[in-house]
Amino acid sequence: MNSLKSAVILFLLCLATAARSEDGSCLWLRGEMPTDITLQIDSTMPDDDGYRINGRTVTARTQMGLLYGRYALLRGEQGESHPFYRLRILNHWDNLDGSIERGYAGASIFWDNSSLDAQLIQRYAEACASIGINGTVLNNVNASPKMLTRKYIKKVKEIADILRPWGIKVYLSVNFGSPKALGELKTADPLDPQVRQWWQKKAEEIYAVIPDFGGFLVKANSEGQPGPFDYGRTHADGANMLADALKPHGGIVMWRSFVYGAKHQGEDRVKQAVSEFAELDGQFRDNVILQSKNGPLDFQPREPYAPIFDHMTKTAQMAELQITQEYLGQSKHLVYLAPMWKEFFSFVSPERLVGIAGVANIGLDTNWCGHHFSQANWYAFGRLAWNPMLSSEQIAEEWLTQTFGNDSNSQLSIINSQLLDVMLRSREACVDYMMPLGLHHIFKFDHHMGPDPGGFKANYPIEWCPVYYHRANKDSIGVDRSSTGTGATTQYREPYRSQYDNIDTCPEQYLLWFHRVPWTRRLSSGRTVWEELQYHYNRGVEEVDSFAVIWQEAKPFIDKQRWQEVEERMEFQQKDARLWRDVCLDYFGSFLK
Ligand code: GCW
Repeated sequence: MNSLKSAVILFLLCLATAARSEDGSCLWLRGEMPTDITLQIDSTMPDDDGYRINGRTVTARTQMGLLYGRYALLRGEQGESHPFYRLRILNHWDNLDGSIERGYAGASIFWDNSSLDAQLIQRYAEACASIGINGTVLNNVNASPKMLTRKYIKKVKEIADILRPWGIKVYLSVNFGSPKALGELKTADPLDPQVRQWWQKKAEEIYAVIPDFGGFLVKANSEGQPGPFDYGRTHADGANMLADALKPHGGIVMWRSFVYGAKHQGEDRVKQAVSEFAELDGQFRDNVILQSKNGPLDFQPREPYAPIFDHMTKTAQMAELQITQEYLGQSKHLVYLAPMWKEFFSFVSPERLVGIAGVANIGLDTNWCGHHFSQANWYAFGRLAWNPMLSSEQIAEEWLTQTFGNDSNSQLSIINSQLLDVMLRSREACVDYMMPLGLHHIFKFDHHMGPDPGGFKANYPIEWCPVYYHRANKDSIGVDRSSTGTGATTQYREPYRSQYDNIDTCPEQYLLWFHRVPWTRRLSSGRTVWEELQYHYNRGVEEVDSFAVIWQEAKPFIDKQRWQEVEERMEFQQKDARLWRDVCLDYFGSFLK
């Protein structure tokens, strides 16, 4: 009875928060919650936060289940649903000074020097809870050691207290070198007893104020971050040390496999994660989860799946997806990412993973994500973490109806179905106008916005230079990653290994990723590689132009401000797509003159 009472209180709290969202900024939660909902607890239901909806009655085993069920009712669900993953976590790359690495929607909602905006964080929590997100890493994986000082732990506790009623656990990214960097010890060697003790004490300090703290996320020996290699130790030594410190409190370690340029420097960058981690499979504690990006390089508009997922058969694994559009137009382009994530799941079965992490696209902007349609990516991430079997189409449909309305106005539903079409085509359009046929990483340096296929800087690591990723000359283009080239194809399981290895069977969408191909080679269309590149770049531009036409047609049905804000970005996207096409075709074409 008690739990039912608190569920009702939580429910009323939700209504109050939802009411604050009428300025339109609270995303998909604009719909009116029916007032005659019955909530009931049923302890015989499966042991998770799932729910059953029958008419207006929501039944669940837990209070969180009731909360999730209520939002499911709002989006029109009926029947029973259970979370596929236990870990559905956002990763914020937020720095303590309030800036956000790869953030395109304003400053951090968590960090700066002023006091916390509790109301804002509560609205964030509601939006997350409404799609089932149940964890959040509050700071950048390039973590400041200061995160673990008393001052910041106190702030984390305040945030955790606000998020808790929404079923959201907090986690922290930690800097592996913290004990040394904070000047408390002379070393951060994971096998040093004093270091181990330092981390145990730190865990105790955190759990004393946040008893349900989730655990640590770690980027180690990657892009200049400290790690166990600094002391001649392995990733397993490092991860296990932290796991041991967290274990008595029920915490986990999410250890990232995004590494290059350290132990296997000089090797093809896309191979290095497997080279570094495969031999450690079986050596990690049971509260360590290896967290890997969906592709082997770095969140490109299209990558083949990361073969590390095939190699770690004894280690728990999570996928890291990037919601923030670092390489996909940075909240200036309309690109709906669910099709890209579903593509990943078509290679890596959801069952192989214990959870999903999404690099957040959330900031202080009134619309949270910079581009109104970027909200759909936050939404889609949550929905897929709850149920990776949902289709991109269903998720987009839900989001559109909740965001732009679902009244019986038939004109609106026609517009919504056109917008649905735009969303579903948008990722392929982006691949076409940025880097078709398996091209990758030809972005401008550092900020990654816009094309720079000829980019080369002698004082930069070669893996940061665009020319390293296509190696075009007057005869050919692409990187030979076959078994007779860098050997990246040999890291794949069959049938992909053979398929990708052979230039005749390699899917054309990965052609220049895995193979070095003469410009004159004919592809399945009958066009040469050079003609095919031109075809894709032009098609991408045409697609965006057609999106812009549909957006014009939508004008009468969308509120003025939102229409205008999307329109401005759409115009930018049209220009940027042309820029991509023109710069890339000029550059690659110059080899053929
Ligand atoms: O490629 C890089 C991004 C970095 C990011 C890194 C990572 C947080 O450009 O900004 O750092 O990936 O995922 O660690």
